Amino acid sequence: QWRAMGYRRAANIVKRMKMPLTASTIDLLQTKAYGIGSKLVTRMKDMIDNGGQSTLLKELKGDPKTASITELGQVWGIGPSTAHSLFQKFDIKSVTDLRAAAHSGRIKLTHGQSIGLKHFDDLKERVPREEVARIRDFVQLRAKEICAGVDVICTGSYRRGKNTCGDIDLLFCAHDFHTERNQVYFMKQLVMELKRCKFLVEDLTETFECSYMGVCKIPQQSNERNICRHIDLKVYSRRSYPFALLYFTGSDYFNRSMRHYANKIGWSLSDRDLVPVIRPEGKKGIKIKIGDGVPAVSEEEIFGALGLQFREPNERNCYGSVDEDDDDDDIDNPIPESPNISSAMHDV
Ligand code: DCP
Ligand code: MG
Ligand code: MN
Repeated sequence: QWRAMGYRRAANIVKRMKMPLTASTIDLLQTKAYGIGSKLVTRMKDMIDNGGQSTLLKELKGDPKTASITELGQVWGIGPSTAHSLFQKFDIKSVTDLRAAAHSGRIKLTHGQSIGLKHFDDLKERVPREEVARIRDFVQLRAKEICAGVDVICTGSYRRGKNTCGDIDLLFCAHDFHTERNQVYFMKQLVMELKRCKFLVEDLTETFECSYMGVCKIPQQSNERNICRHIDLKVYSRRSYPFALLYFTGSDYFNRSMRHYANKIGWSLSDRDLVPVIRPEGKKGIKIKIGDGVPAVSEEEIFGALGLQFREPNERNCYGSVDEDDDDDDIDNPIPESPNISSAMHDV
């Protein structure tokens, strides 16, 4: 996972370079300014020597095990380690094999995985931006009927300006949501209503409180068949909302860098708050809260509290946007100078 991130970051750095990548310029990448590891640079040299094809990739592409694990990993709820054990222990090589094995009872899938499998063909399609907006509007209308003052915002890749999205991420917040009970009550009512109007067709999580995952489609008006989409719904209190907004806007890579930076300067950043902490030396993963959380009413204030320059959502794809649909929309943004996130990123 960490290696994949290093690769993604390197890919984006190369994309932004204002000079052609050749055997001689490639060594620049190993300097501190870019901070790409020597192993990766060696691999890139290999690619140049092979006319753009890496020997390793050629091998991996031809490797049936890699192909199987990649295919199985596309099923919702199946991560790399599950895919690996399905392949290794059960000799399951494809989604077709997985269907057969689940059908015969040879393997037992979780509820979410079986839904992922059932809607595999639909869920692997990316969602066009316009459809994400239509879905948001549909849900917003119902949410406002339940709670007139609710704010509904579409986060994730949509908020970062992507042309197509892997799923629909909706965040809810209203003044009434300060107690957890109110939040849960709102979610239950909303999910119930969305099921009643046949918008939600499947649950991915068996139970839920403030966070719901499911499969949806806009009820069809004509004969056209609407594709099923993965949707995430989350509700937060007004106090946590800016933190949740920042977190669910991502990208995941951007979040990791920001959290990492916060950690380095004595803070702990989550989807709910930003608190000062100390981490006892030698005790990994342990942190002790040493003060109150920073009150923030906007994302800007969270960046400010950390001494970071504010980044618009579309600038948060940085180093992490080698999506299939990547349209190079941010290619003109130069690699920013410190003090900001990018300087922290070199240490990731
Ligand atoms: N997130 C995170 N770490 C994770 C998963 C999610 O920080 N392990 C945050 C950042 C993501 C956001 O939640 O941007 C939404 O998660 P998604 O998986 O929906 O990712 P995106 O919306 O960014 O991309 P996609 O278009 O694939 O949905
Ligand atoms: Mg998403
Ligand atoms: Mn999501």
